[in-house]
Amino acid sequence: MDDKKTNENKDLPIDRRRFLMGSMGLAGGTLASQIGFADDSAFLPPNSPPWTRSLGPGVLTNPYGRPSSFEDHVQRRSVDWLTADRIASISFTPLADLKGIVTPSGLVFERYHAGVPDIDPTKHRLMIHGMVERPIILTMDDLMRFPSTSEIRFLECPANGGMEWRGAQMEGVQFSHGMLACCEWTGVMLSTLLEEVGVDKKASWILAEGADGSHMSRSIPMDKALDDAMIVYAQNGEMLRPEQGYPVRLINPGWEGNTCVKWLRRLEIGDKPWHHREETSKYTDLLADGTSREFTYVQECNSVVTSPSPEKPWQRKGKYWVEGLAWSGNGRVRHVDVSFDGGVNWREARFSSVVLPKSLTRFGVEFDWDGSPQMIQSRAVDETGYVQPTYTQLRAARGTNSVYHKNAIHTWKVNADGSVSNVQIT
Ligand SMILES: Nc1nc2c(c(=O)[nH]1)N[C@H]1C(S)=C(S)[C@@H](COP(=O)(O)O)O[C@H]1N2
Ligand SMILES: [Mo]
Repeated sequence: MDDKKTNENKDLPIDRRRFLMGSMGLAGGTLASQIGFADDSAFLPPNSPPWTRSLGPGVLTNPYGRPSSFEDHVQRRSVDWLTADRIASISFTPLADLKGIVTPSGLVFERYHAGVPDIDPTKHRLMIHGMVERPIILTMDDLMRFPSTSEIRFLECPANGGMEWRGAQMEGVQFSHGMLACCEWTGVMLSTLLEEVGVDKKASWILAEGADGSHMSRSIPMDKALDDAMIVYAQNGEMLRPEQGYPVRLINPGWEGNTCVKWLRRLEIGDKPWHHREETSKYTDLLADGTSREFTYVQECNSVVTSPSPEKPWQRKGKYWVEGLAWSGNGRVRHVDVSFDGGVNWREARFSSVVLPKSLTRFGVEFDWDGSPQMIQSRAVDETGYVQPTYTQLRAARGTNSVYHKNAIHTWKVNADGSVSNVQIT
């Protein structure tokens, strides 16, 4: 500690200390100066800080709590040039500052096609109709009488990383990978509701439609509906946030975020896909030969190092905990390797979270930095054996015209000064 000098100052009369601070340009502002310490380090151990000598505000200062004001920099952000306005737009999850695998509700990325509707739950209905024996219109109270279940699952927009098909440009993991979140979702299995209405044996598709101004809709195959699709009304232990679809949304675990229709008002049971706007003009993948893939629902295995990253540069040589997130829409992440030389040599990373299917999984590896430039990558493998592709492999299969489903191995270059840049290695 280099606070010897300031500890000496502590023994000076207060006026003298004030004078010193003034001459050091520290007068006024800081808590230390208000209390009469020469600077912030003067009350570090073995001394005790000023807040140990007074009473703080009591309970219910914030009836609904919020993070410390010292965490104000941790927030969703948007990329202004990406969309024409904030109505049909997206904000990004601050991945570099998150811990564990659950995204706090207030930091989950937002994607709206027509802004957020302000829905009174007592006036909201979920209609289930079409090829069913007993069509129903459910109130929220009706919905909550069905058995509920809670699952931790990731939610990812397939456009995540879509700005980088042709090269690196997003200087931050928030922007390169932040159309991604992971929550505990609570609601009713869609299969339970389908049992209630009695689905026609010839039915094979479901249209899900939202109550927002865009009437966002997607066709969902019956297999998914009967497998693990959920009609959720809660997120991380409380009712859904308006941004996430209050009072009710569809969650198709591991599938494109756009299929997870928010503010869900209607499920129509049919025997073929509807080919609405969001599955024809949007959410298809234009290949190099001019044809398009459609109904590419699954968010395949992907990973990214979140620290270091442009937001988390290295300050000095020595030991670091290099960590990141991996996920797969096909199940559990089985293995993550990290490279420090752009993919020549790989080291096995350790999982530092619980490993759940279709969930974010946290990994880390220790690294002793000698101050030389590094090319850091992570490569995830899921339980199906699928290996996250290189850019060369992905572009060979998909060309560069796509927006969606870019899950190539990502590279952060750590420069000699510890700053981190986004680069691509093919
Ligand atoms: N009704 C409705 N549902 C919607 C959308 C929308 O605009 N309207 N956006 C979709 C898209 S494109 C994505 S990626 C996810 C984003 O979910 P989030 O805003 O909770 O992160 O919601 C999907 N559900
Ligand atoms: Mo999306």
